[in-house]
Amino acid sequence: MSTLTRLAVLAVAGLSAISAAQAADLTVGFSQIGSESGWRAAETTVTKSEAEARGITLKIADAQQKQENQIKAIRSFVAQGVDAIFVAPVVATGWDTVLSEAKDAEIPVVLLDRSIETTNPDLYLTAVTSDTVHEGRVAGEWLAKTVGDRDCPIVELQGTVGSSPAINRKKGFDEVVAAHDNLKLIRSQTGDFTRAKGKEVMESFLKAEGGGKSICALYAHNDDMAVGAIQAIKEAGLKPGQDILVVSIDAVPDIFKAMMDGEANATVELTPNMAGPAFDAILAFKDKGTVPPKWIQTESKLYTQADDPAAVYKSKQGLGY
Ligand code: GZL
Repeated sequence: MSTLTRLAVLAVAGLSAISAAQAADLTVGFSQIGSESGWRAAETTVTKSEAEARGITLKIADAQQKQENQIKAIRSFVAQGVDAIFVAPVVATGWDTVLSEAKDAEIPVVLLDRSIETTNPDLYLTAVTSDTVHEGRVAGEWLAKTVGDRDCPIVELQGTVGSSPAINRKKGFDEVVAAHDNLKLIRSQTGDFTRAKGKEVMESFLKAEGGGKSICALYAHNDDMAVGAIQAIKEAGLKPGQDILVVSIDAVPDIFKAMMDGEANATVELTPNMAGPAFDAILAFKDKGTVPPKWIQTESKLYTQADDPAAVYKSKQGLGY
């Protein structure tokens, strides 16, 4: 090995040793929304394993869907003097005051999987999220392509009111509906990203639509609401995936099980690993002062029944969904 190569190897080893040492004494406080969906549970599991892989101490506070609990958790992390704070913001507004307190304490904040509305983007270091408007567009475009010119009355299960994914997934889907005269959104209501609420609201849609024979498709902002709605469609004596097409977002294992049974048609994948890029950004920021981009975007991939749902279902086992 040449001297130059040897020096390069030593330099890399040295750097990784420094970052490992830095990671070892790093403590991150994570204000997690709760466990409203399979995807959220997987995000928590993956965050723990990503922290462990880096030797980072992780403190998770479960807010049980309440913003006031997230604000309390952030204040507690500031009081403990953690090195960084991760927040998955349950809703998009109301964060400036508490994030200013973190900034005053010089504790960097990273947003995971949802964004916030703020006049001061300096209140957070970066946001690791998918393009949720794009997700809505991809779902809409799949439906437009699938139904062709056929008139298609659509019902929509929205995510949590005021959350950035609910606002944006609706925006993206609405753009496609507006561009296709045969697509008609006839009912839209929040199912709060949960299976139970998704089933309950779908039951009300079916009842309000005379049993649901006129409904062509369901668009759900996440798979968990879609899985709940599939149950309601079956109990109403209709065939989900055939009488009523089902398109949703997240790509959790159970939506692939539904696809295998012909009861769901398409989903847009959302990675549960938002924390890996977030930890790397914090480590680079702490180690070398590297300021990350304001948005670290994660991939979005469409899966349909044509994409071997059984194999995808198998590949998603063991991730904590
Ligand atoms: C989207 C994320 C959403 C998931 C849901 O980025 O915030 O929250 O799509 C979860 O499953 O409840």
